[in-house]
Amino acid sequence: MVKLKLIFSGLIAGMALASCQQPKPAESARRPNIVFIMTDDHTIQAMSAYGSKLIKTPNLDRIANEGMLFNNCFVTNAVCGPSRATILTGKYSHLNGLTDNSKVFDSTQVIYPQLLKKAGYQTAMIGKWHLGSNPVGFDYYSILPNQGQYYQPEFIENGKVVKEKGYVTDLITDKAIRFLEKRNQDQPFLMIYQHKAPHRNWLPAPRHLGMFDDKVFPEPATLLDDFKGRGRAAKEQMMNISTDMWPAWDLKMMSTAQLDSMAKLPVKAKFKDAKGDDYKQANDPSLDKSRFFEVYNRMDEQEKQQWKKVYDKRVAEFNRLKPKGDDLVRWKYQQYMRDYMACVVSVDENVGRLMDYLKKIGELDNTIIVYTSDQGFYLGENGYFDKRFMYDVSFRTPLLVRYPASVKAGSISNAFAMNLDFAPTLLDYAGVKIPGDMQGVSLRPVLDNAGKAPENWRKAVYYHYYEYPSWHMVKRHYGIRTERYKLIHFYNDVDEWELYDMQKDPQELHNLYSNAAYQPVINELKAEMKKLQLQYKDTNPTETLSK
Ligand code: SGN
Ligand code: CA
Repeated sequence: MVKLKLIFSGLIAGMALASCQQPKPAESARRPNIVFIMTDDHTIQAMSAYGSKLIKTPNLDRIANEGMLFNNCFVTNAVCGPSRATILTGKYSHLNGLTDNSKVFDSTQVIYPQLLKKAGYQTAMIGKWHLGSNPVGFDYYSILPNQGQYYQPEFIENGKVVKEKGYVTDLITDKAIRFLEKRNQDQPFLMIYQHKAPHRNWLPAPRHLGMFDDKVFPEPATLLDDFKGRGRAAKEQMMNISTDMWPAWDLKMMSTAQLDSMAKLPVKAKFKDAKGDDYKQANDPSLDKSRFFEVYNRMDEQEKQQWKKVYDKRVAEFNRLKPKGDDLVRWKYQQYMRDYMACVVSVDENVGRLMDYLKKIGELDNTIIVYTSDQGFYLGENGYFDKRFMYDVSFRTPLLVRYPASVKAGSISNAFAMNLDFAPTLLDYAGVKIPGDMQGVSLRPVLDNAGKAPENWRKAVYYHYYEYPSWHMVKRHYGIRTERYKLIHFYNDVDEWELYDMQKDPQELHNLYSNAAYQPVINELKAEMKKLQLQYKDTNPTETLSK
């Protein structure tokens, strides 16, 4: 075993060598493999397993039909890096340090993959990582730098930058399958497989370009929300389809003739920004065309020809219709859905491909498959895109788990789950001790019991979002959600409370905070929130960050 470990320390090439050796030892054969699948910004409204009216996702539905679907899984902080850091450490943002996307993850911290590796698992991290520092604790990693690119993306593979040809979702899956092919079959594996899709700016695979052009997507009831009676945070954000989507970057409203003439400009004019993820870009539409050109220009000539057929038609349609006011919002929403959903299709297809591969090698049923997203996402509800808010659309995230040895096929759980629980759950199934300072709990009692939560299960979830001022300008807030109510405090450059009755007002449109009849409810929620803040060590929530 020690000898084997030495051979495999970080070297994929070495894996092929040992894979044809002795049969699996009985002990490790009993431990399940783990495939942790996470997409970026894939929300339940775009999954047919959750009843989506917008799209069919047959391969993801397969995980739900053969496993468990969680209706109430929430995140601690609805933005990318923070969600990822919470998942890896099992801790809230104020303890793992990654309160927002601009921070760099302190990789000296204990993360669950390291514990699995120590316990004899072979570990791999493939795809979007987005934590600033490179992964530590993996036998193999191939990550996208920062947000990553859709077309011809670069990867950092065990420390080395490599540029690949193709579409990001396909390439991440190719890498995942290659890892599995070469793995050491004497060890169980943990493979973290994380997609960029369907993140903004929603660039579909060339083969999916235009696939939804004849579809009219049903609009959410609140697409034209006027924010009447809502607080400053809901009104002052910058994630409105009407005003904050960029014509070229988001809506692809730039003809290929224009793009091709841009190719002839001097480099400085073509690539104006080059500021990475600096949020000040969000308010500078003068960068729109150059940013868009940059991603378009990553396609090869053949791909550009496919692009031309689809998007020149879109520009022409816009010029013909000249939509204005509400019609313009509706028109933008349709284009947004066309592109977002085509990205979702690439995820669905590729997850199916990976599952077929697991089946082919006889590992499907011995593998815990988790499917989730880093948070929920707005698909036009309240007229928004993006996430960040503690409102359910972004606070809730999909969670599907397939593991036939313990999880009943087709089961549904309403238990309160959190992304904080993923690390403890996976350690638990692997038979590894859960560190005492992890703040989540193992979901195993729920998973092993057809979705039913034990008596003493959590009755409330706690949330804290920090990234302000930043992209989309969602104000800092923290809050508590119970089955019935949600209480939120927006702070920093505002001091506003909101209370929602989730049963009577699931869309969270009527703030009841100043309604005297709810004072007893508010008092109870505040007391309960205090307890959670104590438990999670977030006792001074408005002071966590000094800036
Ligand atoms: C980018 C996007 C934002 C998005 C953040 C965070 N802007 O900055 O719309 O909110 O990522 O997303 S873009 O113009 O570059 O597309 S996260 O998923 O990484 O948290
Ligand atoms: Ca995200």
